[in-house]
Amino acid sequence: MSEYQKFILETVAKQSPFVAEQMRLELERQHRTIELIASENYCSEAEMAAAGSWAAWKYTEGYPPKRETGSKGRYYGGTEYYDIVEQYACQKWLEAFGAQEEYHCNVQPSDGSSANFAAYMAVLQPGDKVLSMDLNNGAHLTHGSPVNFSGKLYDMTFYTTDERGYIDLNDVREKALACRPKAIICGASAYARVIPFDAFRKIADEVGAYLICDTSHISGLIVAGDHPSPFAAGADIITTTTHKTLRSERGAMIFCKKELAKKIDSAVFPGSQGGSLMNMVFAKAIGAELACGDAYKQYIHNVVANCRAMAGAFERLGMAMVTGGTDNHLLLIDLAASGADISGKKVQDALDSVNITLNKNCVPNEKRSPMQTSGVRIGTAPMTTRGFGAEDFCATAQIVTDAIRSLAEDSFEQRAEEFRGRVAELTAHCNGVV
Ligand code: DSN
Repeated sequence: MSEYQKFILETVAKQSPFVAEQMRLELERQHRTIELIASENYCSEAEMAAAGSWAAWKYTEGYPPKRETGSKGRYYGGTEYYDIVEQYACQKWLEAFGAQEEYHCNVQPSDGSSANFAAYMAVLQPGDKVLSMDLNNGAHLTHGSPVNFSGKLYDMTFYTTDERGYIDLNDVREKALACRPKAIICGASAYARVIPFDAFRKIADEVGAYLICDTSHISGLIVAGDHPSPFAAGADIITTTTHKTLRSERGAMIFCKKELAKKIDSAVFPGSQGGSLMNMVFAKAIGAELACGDAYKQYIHNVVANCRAMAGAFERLGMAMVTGGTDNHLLLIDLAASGADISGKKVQDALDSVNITLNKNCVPNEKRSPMQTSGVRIGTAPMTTRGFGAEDFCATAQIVTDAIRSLAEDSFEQRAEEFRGRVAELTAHCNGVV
């Protein structure tokens, strides 16, 4: 346990031994677990400290004065340091993405869903036509799912993936020409291949649509040059969370072409949020500094190399992956195609019990419900932060494969202790959780 973690636990325990105890147990769980959830990561102690500080206490509705949108400043007084840090965070994130010239940045969204809500609100009216990826093929709930605001507010059409699981650009273009959407959404939560932003831009231009890219999962790869950039492709609006591959504190951001800046800022506040979480804005400013550094870029190169190594191991072990492999930080195992006709939920629950966390995930042409699924998603970002290298990920692929096969053969319970031991060997020599 780090000195900082000890300090936090002691400070919490002075007021609430109950909460401190749950926090201690959670920290222990994190230490003993191989974390493979592709959307999670561990941020720095500096970001944690800023997020847990007095920077949370101030209401700052509005934007720093002299923002390029002509902002008149904040609603409340006493915000001078918040103004400085918010401006700095925006500039540093634009620098991290190499997008200072043409783009504007808003660091106020609290989370990915509210960032997408504001992004749509800036350029769409309820009832407008929107073309997006089908959820079963890897898109996010906020990309038009009928149970989400996006599916309820907009007239959605969905493009699909081809028989290999790759985005079917012919389908995207045909559907765009047929439905003439006002916006096309690309980006995904469970897609292991490159998102072809240039091709999406071309199709959006052909039909006069806005191009909105949700880069929440791959934004770190974009910063490091390990994935093509939606900024270079000329996307109109780019959203991202900050806590996945960007490895900062929890939150989100929106980037847009400068001509949309006023619309985006108004859609965030007052359009959809009140006083923003300024403690998180302080943490995001630190995250931006880190993302501009070479150490961060090397970390992302390692995340990608580790994911390729793990995919190679799964392939050698005879496991089937959607698209046959990966170009980024995640991969998707298709259980039925791997010879295990069991649900993703069963695999998730069983692996949880031996200290590996991953999540159930739909696969293309999914036959089970989203609560059961026929696949699992695996990501390498968190364990790369903790120092796992290619060998550790290959050993983990072996444990996951053995667990899946034993579940299919009904012998998992007999082997659970063995799996726990193999996980403990791997976590014993990796870093703690910060
Ligand atoms: N929950 C995130 C993920 O797992 O991808 C998306 O919001």
